Amino acid sequence: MSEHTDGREPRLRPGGAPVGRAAFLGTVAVGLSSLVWGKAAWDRVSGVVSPVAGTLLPVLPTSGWRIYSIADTMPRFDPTTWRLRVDGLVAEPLELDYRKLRALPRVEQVSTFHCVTGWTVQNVHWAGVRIADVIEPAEPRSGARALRFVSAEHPYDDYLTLEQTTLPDVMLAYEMDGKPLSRGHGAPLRLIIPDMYGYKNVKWLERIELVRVDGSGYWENLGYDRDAWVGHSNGYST
Ligand SMILES: Nc1nc2c(c(=O)[nH]1)N[C@H]1C(S)=C(S)[C@@H](COP(=O)(O)O)O[C@H]1N2
Ligand SMILES: [Mo]
Repeated sequence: MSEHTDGREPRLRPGGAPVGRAAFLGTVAVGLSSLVWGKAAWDRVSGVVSPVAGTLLPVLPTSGWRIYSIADTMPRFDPTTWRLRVDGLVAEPLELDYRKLRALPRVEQVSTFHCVTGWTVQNVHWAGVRIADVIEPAEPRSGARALRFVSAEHPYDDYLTLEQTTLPDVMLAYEMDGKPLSRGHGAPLRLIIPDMYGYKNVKWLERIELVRVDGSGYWENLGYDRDAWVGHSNGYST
């Protein structure tokens, strides 16, 4: 089932093309309140594209994906029992069910997805929610400077600093290319941070733990960089 049969991501091909940070369009919210925020994302974009991702770019299925998992079976999503927990350094730990998740303000983006092993998928259309909208109701304590993203596929997890989560194109996605996330792509919710390599984009998210500092995620324990910036991180483990 797993493509990672050797227990690590294969080394990036020598000469594998690094890809710049301009390859995404930024996450834009649907609705008026997003305009200011959308513009910030917009300023980082090169080329002529729409500030509202869905309006110019049709939602077409993207191709070139490889489905990755580390366990023998992928978690199965049951909308009646699924919960996202927000806990750790918060005043009010909370649990979101799927209905509440879908009721949060919707944001969208079109971006390029990069696996550190060298494959990329362009023009992926993601829809979901902003991390701030999920964690703020839990009232993070001032000492919480990082987030641990825990997958229902144990023991997969990874971290972002609080600052990294405020990048305009970081989101939690429940739709890909106009359809609810498929099981293989992490149903019902995954982390999206297109500026970093795929291994930071935790699938089958079940918990966000607020912590003091970031730690070492699943692939980082096997040698990959914590700050997995596309084109600027080690890209291999030895
Ligand atoms: N839970 C979990 N999340 C994961 C992984 C995984 O094995 N398990 N693989 C990561 C890696 S290395 C990549 S490149 C992307 C691949 O996303 P896809 O499986 O939707 O193509 O998911 C990331 N998130
Ligand atoms: Mo990857």
